[in-house]
Amino acid sequence: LQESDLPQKPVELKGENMNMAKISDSGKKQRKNWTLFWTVLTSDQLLFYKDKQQESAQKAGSKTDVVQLGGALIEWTTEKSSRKNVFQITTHTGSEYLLQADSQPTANKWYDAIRTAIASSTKA
Ligand code: I3S
Repeated sequence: LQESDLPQKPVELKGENMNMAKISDSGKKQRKNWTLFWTVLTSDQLLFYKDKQQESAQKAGSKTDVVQLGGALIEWTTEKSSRKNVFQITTHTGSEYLLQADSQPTANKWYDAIRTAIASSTKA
């Protein structure tokens, strides 16, 4: 995590309820490894922290994945996992993230909020 990656924008949504698996890193296929993250959405970034404490620590060098939402795509998928309520985010650099929650309302809430963030940060 670089200092410049730390969120500068107001938080839109946060919570410890999304499973994430990164399946491609800039086009390079990754082994799927579902992990529960403390997830934070700002107007143009999605940040995955190991837990809530790590978010407050905001240490440069900590193991946080930052997804830049400008130019990204989001879509529901039933093909990339046997899990329910899975959607995929594809970044403008070709990284692919699967997100999942057992609760459909939770998955819908994140899908809608991320879609809104993508739309507004892509226009800007
Ligand atoms: O797309 P895959 O390969 O069926 O994804 C499964 C694997 O990631 C599996 O891990 P191993 O490759 O270590 O067996 C996970 O345990 C499964 O959860 C993955 O499938 P689902 O359908 O749960 O995304």
